[in-house]
Amino acid sequence: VAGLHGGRSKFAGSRASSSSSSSSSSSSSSPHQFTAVSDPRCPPEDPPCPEKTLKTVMLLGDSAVGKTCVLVRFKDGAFLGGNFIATVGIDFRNKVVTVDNMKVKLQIWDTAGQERFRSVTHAYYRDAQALLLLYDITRKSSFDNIRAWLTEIHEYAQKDVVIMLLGNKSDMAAERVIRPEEGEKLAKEYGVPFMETSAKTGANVELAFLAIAKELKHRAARQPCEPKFQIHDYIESQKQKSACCGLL
Ligand SMILES: Nc1nc2c(ncn2[C@@H]2O[C@H](COP(=O)(O)OP(=O)(O)OP(=O)(O)O)[C@@H](O)[C@H]2O)c(=O)[nH]1
Ligand SMILES: [Mg+2]
Repeated sequence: VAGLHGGRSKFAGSRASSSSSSSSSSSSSSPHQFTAVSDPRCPPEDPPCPEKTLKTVMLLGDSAVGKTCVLVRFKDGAFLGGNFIATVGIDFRNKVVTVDNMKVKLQIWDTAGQERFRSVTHAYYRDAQALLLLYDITRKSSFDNIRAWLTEIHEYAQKDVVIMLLGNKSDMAAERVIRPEEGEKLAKEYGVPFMETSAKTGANVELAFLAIAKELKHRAARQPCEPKFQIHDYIESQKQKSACCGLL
């Protein structure tokens, strides 16, 4: 694939231990150190029980759609411009977010989009509680491949995995080839929430992860009589808020 620099992960070396804000923490050790098991002895309000509040999120999509950049934007608030370095295999970062006054630790797995790493990433699907599936609004092939990604997801992921479709690089208006309505339509067909993001400007990046965190937290803590958290409604209300306040 043109423009790829395989062989080194962006998180390798100096990027591995970047600083974090007071509300977040990071780690670059193996994802196998953590397991997202529910422990019925541990109530959700109880912060010292990490398993209960650890949520695993996986980034998927073709190579170069911006998965690593979206993660770095969310984790460090920065944009990785310059030379594109393709992710090798799989990497991960942790970030603690606050959802309804409760701390939720997101363990975010950044997968390689290149075909040759597919068998490595398949092994991780089953442990993911949520999947952010990205395409690049300036590259039609990455959008056309979303159906194939969804087929893979249905084959390898948990049946109740939370999926969100993201059209990334929304800042590149002049190069756009996929209209927002097309993303919206595809997402509707599969019954998943959708938004456009930009790792460059940061538009909707935090919202995407927070919506996922809220959905996972509500699922884990919901009492049978409580109404279900409506992720679609939440996203729409938050998008409107950002638009009205000029934050997009
Ligand atoms: N303008 C713009 N460029 C972006 C954005 N997100 C990523 N890029 C650029 O797109 C290229 C690919 O970004 P990556 O995040 O490395 O892509 P990836 O999906 O992780 O690719 P793989 O690791 O190979 O799967 C880089 O040159 C980024 O600088 C964005 O929102 N806007
Ligand atoms: Mg990458």
